[in-house]
Amino acid sequence: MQEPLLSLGVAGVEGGLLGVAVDPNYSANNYIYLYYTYNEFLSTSNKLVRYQIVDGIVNEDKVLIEGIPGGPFHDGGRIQFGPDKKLYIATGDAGNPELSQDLNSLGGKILRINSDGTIPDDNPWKNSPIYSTGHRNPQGIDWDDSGNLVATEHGPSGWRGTAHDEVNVIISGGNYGWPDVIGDETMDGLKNPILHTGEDTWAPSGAEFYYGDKIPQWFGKYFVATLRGNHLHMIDFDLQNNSIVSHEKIFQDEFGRLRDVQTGPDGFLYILTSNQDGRGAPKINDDRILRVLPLDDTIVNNTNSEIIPNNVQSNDDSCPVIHFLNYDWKDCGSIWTWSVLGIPLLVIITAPVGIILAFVIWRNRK
Ligand SMILES: [Ca+2]
Repeated sequence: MQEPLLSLGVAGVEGGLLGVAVDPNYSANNYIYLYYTYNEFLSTSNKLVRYQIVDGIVNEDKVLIEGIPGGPFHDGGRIQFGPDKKLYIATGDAGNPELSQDLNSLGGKILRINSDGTIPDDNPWKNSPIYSTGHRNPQGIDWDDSGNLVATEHGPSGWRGTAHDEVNVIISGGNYGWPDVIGDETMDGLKNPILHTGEDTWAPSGAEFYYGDKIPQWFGKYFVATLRGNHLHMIDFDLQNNSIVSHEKIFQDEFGRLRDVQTGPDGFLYILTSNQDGRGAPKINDDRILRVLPLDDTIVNNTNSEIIPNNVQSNDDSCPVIHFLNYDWKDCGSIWTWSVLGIPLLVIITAPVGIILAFVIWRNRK
């Protein structure tokens, strides 16, 4: 087993090492960025630190922002470079909803900084890293190829209602309403989500616009990794008209809780599971990085990733479902079940069970 490059002392229940970003100019400067939760005296906060990897050694280079409100819950934490080469940071309300509307607090915001920690001149508030306000616990940010920023955030659970997870189109200086409005509620100056989940809970985490070349039918779609929702959500936006063309759940209950989704440099879509976070039901080999392959691609296995073509989806570790001849075949060792719409219609028992059965039948023949 490989040793980690770096180990950090982190804090929080939902907190921890929550975000990682690689510098767009990594090949020249070897910078990576980590967002994590830490304890200081009696308080819990989050910080963003730049590291430099030289000869396989990770060295702390510079703390870019610290003292971002933190706590056991709602630590936000996704970080990503935008097409403008600025670093965007999603922060949570740390369980303190009024922070989200407070321009003097970095909690419940999307922040935007230069990669050296300085504040860009064109931020909406002078000398402030705040880019947008009124967020509860955003954990997914990504841009489409026209430069539109779309973010996910967890909806309420408690005094302000339940579910109503959100997908928001983020503009500079926008106020996304928490805790004053949720779902379709409106108030002057507050923006509504382009999509919310109503009474359904996704617990949306990482998000990604897919522009890889390996799955053409998914090109340009927005993917959301959901935790409680146990699926990958695929959304087709028409952002020019601020609308949703369609959206659907895929891989429902196939891999458990999903933490993040990302396109690799190889053009494939990768999914990170999150079944070991104390809220899931981990299986052997959890947690895993999954790679989605297009139909008819070859299955390849290696030690670091489980590769899941669309036509072979691992249901559990012993019984993969194989889609063949327009039917689902479940391969549980020597028992093959042919089922239509989940109803087993034909069971084929193969060796060694088949041989034993044949022997028993032969011995008992009349
Ligand atoms: Ca909102």
